[in-house]
Amino acid sequence: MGHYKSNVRDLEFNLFEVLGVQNRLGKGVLADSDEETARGALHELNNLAVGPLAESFADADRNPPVYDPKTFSAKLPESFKKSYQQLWDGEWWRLGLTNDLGGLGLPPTVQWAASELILGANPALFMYLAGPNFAMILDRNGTEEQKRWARIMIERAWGATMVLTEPDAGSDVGAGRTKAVLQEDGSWHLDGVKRFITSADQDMTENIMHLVLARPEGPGIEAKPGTKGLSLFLVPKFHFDTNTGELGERNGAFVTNVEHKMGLKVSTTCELTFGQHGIPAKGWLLGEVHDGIAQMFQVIEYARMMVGTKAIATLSTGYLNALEYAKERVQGADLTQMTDKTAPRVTITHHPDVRRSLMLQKAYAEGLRAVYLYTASFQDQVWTQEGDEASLKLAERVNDLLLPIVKGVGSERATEQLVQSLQTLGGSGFLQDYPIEQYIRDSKIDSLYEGTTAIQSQDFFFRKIVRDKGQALAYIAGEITKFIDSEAGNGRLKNERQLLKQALEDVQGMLGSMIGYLTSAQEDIKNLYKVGQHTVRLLISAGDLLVGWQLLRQAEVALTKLDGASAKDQAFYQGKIAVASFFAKTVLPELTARRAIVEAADNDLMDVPEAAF
Ligand code: ST9
Ligand code: FAD
Repeated sequence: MGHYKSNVRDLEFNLFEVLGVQNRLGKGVLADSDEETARGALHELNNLAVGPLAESFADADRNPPVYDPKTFSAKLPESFKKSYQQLWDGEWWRLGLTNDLGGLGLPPTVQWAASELILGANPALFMYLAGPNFAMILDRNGTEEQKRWARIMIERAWGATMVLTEPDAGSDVGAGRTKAVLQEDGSWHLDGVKRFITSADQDMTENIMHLVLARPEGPGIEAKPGTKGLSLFLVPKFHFDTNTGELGERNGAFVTNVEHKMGLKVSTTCELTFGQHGIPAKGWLLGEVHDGIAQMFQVIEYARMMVGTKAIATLSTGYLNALEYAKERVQGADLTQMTDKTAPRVTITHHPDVRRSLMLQKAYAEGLRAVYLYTASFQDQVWTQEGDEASLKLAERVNDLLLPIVKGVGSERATEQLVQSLQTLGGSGFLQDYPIEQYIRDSKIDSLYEGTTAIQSQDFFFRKIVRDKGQALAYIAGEITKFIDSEAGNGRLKNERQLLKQALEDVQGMLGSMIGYLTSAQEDIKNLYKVGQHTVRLLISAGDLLVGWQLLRQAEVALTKLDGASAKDQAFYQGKIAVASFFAKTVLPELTARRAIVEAADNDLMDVPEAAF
C-alpha cells in the first residue's frame, strides 16, 4: 500500500447525507450527472489516487527536479511524470471545467471532493494540471482571439502559471515593478524579474502559458500606483500559431533559477526573468482591458480554495496514518494498572493522552473537510445560477467570507495537527519510513503562499466583514443560531448546543471589540494597531466556531442514521457523534479566554522598542 489514506466515506457523507448535493444534480448545467455518476467519479479517482498517483510521492521528494542553467530548463523525476501522465490520461483535467470547455458536468462540491483525493495523494500533480483551469480565465475574460487560445491550451495540454511575486513584492503585490511596454502591433514587451513562480518550467508539457501581472507603459496609459496600476498579460513560453496551436519561436521569458525547498520539492518554484536574454518577452493584454488585479483574483480565489483543501487533505491522511499506527503499537500498561508491573501491555490507543490527540486530529480533519465542502456548496449555487439575483449575490458573499477560513485556518490547523500526527508515532514518526515527516514539510507552504495567514486574517476582517457590512457574516450567524435553537438530535447534544451558543457569542464579542477599535481609530489612528494584533486570533476563532458547528451538524445527521445501520456505518456514525461532542467540550470553551484577550487589547506591544525584542 502507498502512503495515501483517503476518506471517501466521509466525502460521501458530506456530499450526500449532509449537504444533499444530489438534489442539485440532473438539472441545468448538471443535467448529465446524478448521484451515481458523482459517486462513481469519486471511487474511480480514489483508485487512481491511492495507487498510481501516490506512488511517486516519496520518490519525487528524494529525487527533486534538476535545473539546467544552460538551457533555462527543469527536468522532473520520471516516476512523477508517469503519475502525471496517468492523471492526464484519465481526463481528470476536465473536472473543474465548464461544460462548453469539455467539463464533466459535476458541481464544485463534487469537484473539490475529488480534488482532495489528488491533493492528498500527490499535491504537486494538481498544480501542474493548472493549464485547463487557467484557460477558463482566458475564456471568461479574453477577446474572441484569446478565447480560441483557451481551447488550444486545453486541447494541447499546456501548463500554466500565475505570476505575481517579485523579490520586493510578496504580500505587497502592488510594489511590483515588472513593466510591460506597448508595441506598435498591439502586443507588449515585458521586462523584469518575478520570483517563486510555481510550475514556471517542467518537461511534461510542450508549452506553458504564464499569466503575468505587470505595469503597462505606453501612449495614453495613466500610471497608477499599487495593485490598481497592474495589468494582466498572457505570456507563452513558446509562440504559437493562433489557429492551430503549432509551436513557433521561443519567447523571451526564461526560468533563471529553481529554488531548493523544505518540502513540496517536485513542484518547481522558479525565478522567471522577462526580456533580459536578448529575446523580447512578448505578452498580450488579457481581454484588452487594464484590470489586472481583479482578473488575477479570479485565479487567486480558486488557488486559495485549492491551498486550503490541500492542507486539509494532508491533515486527513496524516491522521489516518497515525491512527493505523496507534491501533497496532503496543506500549505500556493501561493507566488504571500503572502500579502493576506485570499488567498486560496495551496498544497506545488505550492511553487517554493518545486518544485525546487522535480525537483532536480527527476533529480538525473532518471538521475542516466539512467547512471546505460547505463553502463549495455556495460555489455550487453560483455554478448552476439557481435562485434570484439577491440569493446569488449572497452565495458569492458567503463564499468570499469563508475562503480565508478554508485557506488560513485549514493551513494553520493542518500544520499544528500534523505535528501531533507525527507525535503519535513516537520516534518512528521522525523517520522517512513513514510519510508524516514529508506531510509536514510539504504542507508548511500552505500557510505561506497564496497570501500568508496574516494576510488572510486581514482580508477576513477588513474586506469580508467590514466592507461587506457584515452581510455574509450575519447569514452564517443566523444559520448557526437556527441550529442552536432547533430541537433536532432527539434531545441529545443539548450541552454541546449550549457550548456552541457560547462560542458564537464569544466570536461576536471579539468582533464587537475589534469594530470598536476600528471606529475609535477615527479619533486615534493608533487604535488600528489593536485590530492588527488580533485579526489572526479572530480568524482562527471563527474557524473553530465553524468546525464546532459543522461537526455538531454532522452529529445530528448521524444520530438519525444510527438505528439499523450496518456495523461499519454504526462505527462511522458513533465517531461523528463522539468527535462533535469532544470538540464542543474541549476546544470551544477556549474561545471565551480568547475573547477576554481581545477585549483587553492595548498597544503596549507597539511601544516596545525594536532593540528590546
Ligand atoms: C501564489 C501561488 O502564491 C501558490 C500556488 C500556485 C499554484 C498554482 C496552480 C494552482 C491551481 C491549480 C489548478 C488546477 C486544477 C485542476 C485540477 C483538476 C483535478 N477577493 O485591498 P486592496 C482585489 S501566487 C477578490 O486595496 P492592495 C480587488 O480587485 C501569489 N478580490 O489591496 C481590489 O479592488 P477593490 C499570491 C480582491 O492593498 C484590489 O484587489 N499572492 C481581494 O492593493 C485591491 O484591493 C498573494 O496572494 C479578495 N479577497 O493589495 C498576495 N482582495 O477593492 C497576498 C483584493 O476595488 N497579498 N482584491 O475591489 C494580498 O492578498 C494583499 O492583501 C493584496 C493587497 C495584494 C490584495
Ligand atoms: P512577505 O510578504 O515578506 O512576508 C513576511 C512576513 O511578514 C509574513 O509572516 C507575513 O505574514 C508578514 N507580513 C507581510 N506584510 C504584512 C502585513 N501587511 N501585515 C501583517 N503581516 C505582514 N507567487 C506567485 O506569484 N506565483 C506562484 O506561483 C508562487 N508560488 C510560490 C511557491 C512557493 C513554494 C513559495 C515559497 C512562494 C510562492 N509564491 C508565488 C510567492 C508567495 O505567494 C509569497 O511568498 C507570499 O505571498 C508571501 O510573500 P513573501 O514571501 O514576500 O513574504
